[in-house]
Amino acid sequence: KFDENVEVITKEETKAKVPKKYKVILLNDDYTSMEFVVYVLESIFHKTPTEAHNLMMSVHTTGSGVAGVFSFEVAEMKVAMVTEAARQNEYPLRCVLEEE
Ligand code: TYC
Repeated sequence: KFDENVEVITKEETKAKVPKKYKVILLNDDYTSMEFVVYVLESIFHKTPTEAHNLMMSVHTTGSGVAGVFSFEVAEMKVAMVTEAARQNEYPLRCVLEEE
């Protein structure tokens, strides 16, 4: 009788999960201007001009690069912001999410 409203709390339920992190990966293409990529890295990913230039050149040379690592919600928002800025400027610049 006493047990009626007592919930069994399993170990699984009480364990606090470590939130996953997501890499926002910038992809190279042949048409987006270097200046625009630098602008995106400075304005959306808060890179210094030197960091932005070096990362842009690395993406240009290797094909991709990590712009930042964020929670899922923030990473999704960064991807949406890059995609919209590229669309407005008629560049095909793309970035994708990858679980860390
Ligand atoms: N490859 C582009 C050019 O030569 C520059 C570029 C760099 C484009 C990084 C996209 O994510 C990128 N103009």
